[in-house]
Amino acid sequence: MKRLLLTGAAGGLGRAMRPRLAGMAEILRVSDISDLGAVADHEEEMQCDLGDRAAVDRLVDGCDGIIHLGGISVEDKFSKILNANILGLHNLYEAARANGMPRILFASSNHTIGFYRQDEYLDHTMPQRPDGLYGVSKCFGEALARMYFEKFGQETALVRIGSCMERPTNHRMLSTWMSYDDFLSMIECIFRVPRLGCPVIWGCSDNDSRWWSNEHVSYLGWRPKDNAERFRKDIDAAVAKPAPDHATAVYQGGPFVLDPIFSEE
Ligand code: NAI
Ligand code: 15L
Repeated sequence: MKRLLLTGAAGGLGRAMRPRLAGMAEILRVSDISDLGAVADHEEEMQCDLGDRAAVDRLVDGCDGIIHLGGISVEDKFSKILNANILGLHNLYEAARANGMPRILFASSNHTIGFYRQDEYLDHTMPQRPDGLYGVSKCFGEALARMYFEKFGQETALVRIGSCMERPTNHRMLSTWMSYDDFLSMIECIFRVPRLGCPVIWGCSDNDSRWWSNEHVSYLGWRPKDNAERFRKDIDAAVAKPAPDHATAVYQGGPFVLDPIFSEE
């Protein structure tokens, strides 16, 4: 691929994936509303607010693929979610439509389904059950992407990321964790497969206690290799196990189900 766009490149996941993506394209275009730090030889930077339509048009121009991590990543005031995750996503898809429809990886979230219980095993056909306005914005993103696929053929991987970080840090993440290596191999599969379509893909490693089935996307050839189970002893030793009736132990969305609706003041 000639030019791959990475939005949210200054965020936690963006910073982790940015160096790992070096071999994916001749040029990695990195973008964020925040400072992007030093730019490597194979990179170009474009600072941009996703809510700015004209800026997003310029951002997408010339790109052959998009990894869209940018946006509000936790529960927040609706006005902030509206700008980055709702208007921002509309801007991105309109820019993609005007610029040759590059394949998109949309960083959706397990918070689209956060109100399922942890004793339920889910597949991609089960209805969304968002656990807050952040989760609702990711449901919107999935629906928007689906509409652009049905109407125009725009391909998107709707990756419902569980918890993608260096290592799991609590008992819930023994189920939801996805390693950086597994995310990278997923990205490679998404951009390599001849026909992607617009599938939901559950973003977790091969965890013994995972809650989600990726059987429907076996055609991608993605075989996650990590397993959060190897961290169980450390977590048992370092983190107090929540009471079995506490929301963090009951719902897949964990603490997010307890978030309030944040006031605009
Ligand atoms: P993060 O909050 O660390 O990074 C998000 C980045 O988006 C930030 O650098 C921020 O400056 C940028 N951003 C926010 N508003 C923006 C705007 N209006 N215009 C341009 N950029 C803007 O989040 P993280 O953890 O890196 O997650 C990346 C993506 O993956 C997010 O979309 C998040 O919802 C999704 N995700 C991440 C999970 C994880 O475990 N890290 C789990 C599920 C979903
Ligand atoms: C998310 O959607 C968040 O972006 C991330 O910060 C984590 O909290 C993750 O979900 C999770 O559920 O662990």
